[in-house]
Amino acid sequence: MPGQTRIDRRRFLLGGLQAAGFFLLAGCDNLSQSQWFPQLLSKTEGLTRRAQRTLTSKDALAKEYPEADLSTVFPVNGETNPNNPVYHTLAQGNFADWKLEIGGLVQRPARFSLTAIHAMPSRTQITRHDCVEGWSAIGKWKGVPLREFMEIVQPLPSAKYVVFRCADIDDDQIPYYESIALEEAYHPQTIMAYELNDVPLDMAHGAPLRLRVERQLGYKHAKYVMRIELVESLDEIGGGRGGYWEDQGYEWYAGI
Ligand SMILES: Nc1nc2c(c(=O)[nH]1)N[C@H]1C(S)=C(S)[C@@H](COP(=O)(O)O)O[C@H]1N2
Ligand SMILES: [Mo]
Repeated sequence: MPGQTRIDRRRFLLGGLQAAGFFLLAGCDNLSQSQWFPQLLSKTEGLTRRAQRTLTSKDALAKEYPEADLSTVFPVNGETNPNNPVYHTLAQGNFADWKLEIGGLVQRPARFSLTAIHAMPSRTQITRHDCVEGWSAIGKWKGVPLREFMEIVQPLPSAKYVVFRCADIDDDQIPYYESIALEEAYHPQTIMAYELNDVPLDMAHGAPLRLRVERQLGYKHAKYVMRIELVESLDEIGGGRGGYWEDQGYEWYAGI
């Protein structure tokens, strides 16, 4: 889709400027400005070059690391304990009654239990997670390639984006959500992960299932995914910019 790529790149380049402005105005929760602002500037410059490379090579793989490089502690960030009674009831039952729903513009909507997901083909990858708040960590993720789910539900020709609906809702009652291009769902490193460093995901890291989309920044990696929806346009979803943070000024294509 060359037309699509051009538009995304233009949007991305503009978005970089907007995001820098957002950081200046809004600041950031936990880190002092002096700590993260210089990093953000250099990151934004680098992003422009790297995004061009990523976008011109749609199958390029994010770097994978040996076990020796694993971070001793993989930090947690953002939500760590979703403020949602339905989620907590499911968590108390060890997610035995939890199901991932996939719907929207698909031929065959489906629901997947955790047991069913564990029985599907899996991929394990050791990658670096980069958060715009100024930290990175290397972790080993195991999960089911999103492609496997797409082959079961069969997106309709009109489907262009994959939206991830999460269990957490912020203090203003805004739910966390994210989206990626349908093309990115077929990338081999785009997985729905259920293990971090050889153990089941804990609640803070997004139990029972989270997205890993390794060529993009941390906020794209939706935790607590409850439902996946295939859509034609992001205009009517959430705040209309494709994600919780995007609605507050972050770029939608968060290429590393
Ligand atoms: N549902 C949900 N997903 C989320 C977030 C969140 O607050 N809620 N935070 C994002 C951000 S900014 C980052 S850096 C990573 C952090 O993942 P971790 O807690 O496993 O380190 O999750 C991302 N996914
Ligand atoms: Mo982040």
